[in-house]
Amino acid sequence: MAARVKVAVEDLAIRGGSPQFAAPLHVGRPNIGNRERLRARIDDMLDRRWLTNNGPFVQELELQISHLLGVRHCIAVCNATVALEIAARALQLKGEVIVPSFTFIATAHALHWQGITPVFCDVDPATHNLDPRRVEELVSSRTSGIVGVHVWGRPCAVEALTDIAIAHRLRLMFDAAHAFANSYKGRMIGGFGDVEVFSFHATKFFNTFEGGLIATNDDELATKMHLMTNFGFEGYDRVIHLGTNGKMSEISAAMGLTGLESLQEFIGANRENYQAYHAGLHGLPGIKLIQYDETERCNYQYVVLEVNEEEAGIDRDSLVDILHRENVLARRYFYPGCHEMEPYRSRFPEVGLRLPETNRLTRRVMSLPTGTAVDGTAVAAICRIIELSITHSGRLRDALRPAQDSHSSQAPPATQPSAGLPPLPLDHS
Ligand code: T4K
Repeated sequence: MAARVKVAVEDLAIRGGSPQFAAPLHVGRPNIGNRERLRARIDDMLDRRWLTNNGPFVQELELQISHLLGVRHCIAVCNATVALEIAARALQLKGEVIVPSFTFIATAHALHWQGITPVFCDVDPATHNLDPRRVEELVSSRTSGIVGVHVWGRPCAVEALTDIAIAHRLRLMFDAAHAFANSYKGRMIGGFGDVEVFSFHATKFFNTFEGGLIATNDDELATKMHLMTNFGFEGYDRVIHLGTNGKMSEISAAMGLTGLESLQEFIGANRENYQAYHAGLHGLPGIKLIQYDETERCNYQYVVLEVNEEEAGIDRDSLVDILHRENVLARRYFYPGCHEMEPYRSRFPEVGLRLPETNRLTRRVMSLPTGTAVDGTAVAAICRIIELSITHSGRLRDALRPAQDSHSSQAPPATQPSAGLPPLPLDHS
C-alpha cells in the first residue's frame, strides 16, 4: 500500500523520511488470472494423470495462440532461452550471427551456447532496436543469420532486416520475448522472419510460470523444431533427429490458458499505468518515457525511462537508488550491454567501440513497476518521487555518494522499510 504522496524533499526516504511503500514494488510482478479457473484446470490435469509430453493443455495453448497470432505453427517450449537455442539450430545458424548487445543476456547466450559467435551490433537510439545500417556493415562471409530483438515489444525494422537477409542469403529470426500480442503494420508479431520466439516467463505480462513459444509459417522448420523439442522422437522408440528436452509441462500450459482468458485485462492494466506514468512525468526535464505506437496492438508491459543526466540534474543510477529506498525496485534493464558481460567482455574487448548508442542507452535506461500489482495511486506516488528527485537534485547530492554497485544482488529484497540505514552505495561507472 502506498503511504501519503510525498510533498517535500525531506519526505524522501534518502533524506530520512519513511519509505513510500511498506512492501517492495517489483518490475515484473507476475499477473495472475482467475484462480478458480486455474485450480479447475489443475484438478483436470491431476485426474487425467497427464503432466507433460504434449498433453491436451499444451495442444490447446498452441492452437489458441496460433489463432491469436495468425501463424501456422506454434510450439510451446519450457522457456524462451531453450526456444532460441532450438530455433537457431533448426535454422542451421553457425559461424557468426548478428545480434544487438542491448538485450537480455539470453539472446546472446542462446547462440554462443552452441558455438555461434554473436556479432554485437549497435541499435537505433529512437527505437532501441537493431539499426539496419549497422547490421549491413557487419555482414561478412562468416555470417549465417541475424537475430533481431523486439525490445520492450516495439517491433524491429522488419522490412529493412528482411531485405538484408534476402540480399545476403541469411536466416532471420526474431527474439520476440517482449512482444506477445503486439502487432506491426496490422500484422501480429510471430509471423515475421523465419522464426519468432516469445517468452512466457513469470515476469512477462502473460506467463506460464516458466515457458516460451516458437512461431513460424514454415512447415519444414516447424516439423524439425517439434522433433527437436522432444529428443527427436517420432512415435515410440523411433528417434529421427538430434533433439533436446524443450517441452512445456501441462501445469504451465494450464496457467497459459487461464492467462489468455485475462489477456485484455492485463493489457488494460498496463495501458492505464503507462498513461498514468505519462501524465505524472510529463514535462520533467531530462526524463523521457518511451513511446508506443497507439495505432498498433501493444501489451505496454514495460515502462521504460531514459534519464538524461545533464537535463535532469541527476543520473539514472542515483534515481534508481532513491526509488529503491522508497521500496520501488526499479530495474536497470538493460545494463550492462551483453558485450560488457562474460564471456563476451573477455573474448571481444574491443567491441564496445562500435556500440556508442548501446553504451549510451545502457547508462540511461530504467524500468518501472507496472502490471496488475500496481495501480494509478502507486504510479502517482512514484512519479512524485521522481519529480522531487529532479527538482531538488542539488540538495540530494550529499546523500548520494558513489561507491560500489548496489543493484547487482540476486537476493530477494527486504520487505521491511530501510529508513535509518546509511545511504545505499552507488555505481557511477
Ligand atoms: N530474450 C529477451 C529479450 C528477454 O528479455 C528474455 C527474458 C529472454 C530472451 C529469455 O526468456 P526466458 O528464457 O526467461 O523465458 C528477468 C526474467 O527472468 C527474464 O525472463 C526476462 N527476460 C528478464 C528481462 O527479466 P532477471 O534476472 O531480471 O529476473 P529477476 O529474478 O531479477 O526478477 C525480476 C523481478 O521480478 C524482480 O524484481 C522480482 C520479480 N519477480 C520475479 C519472479 C520470477 C516476482 O515478483 N515474482 C516472480 O515469480 O530476469
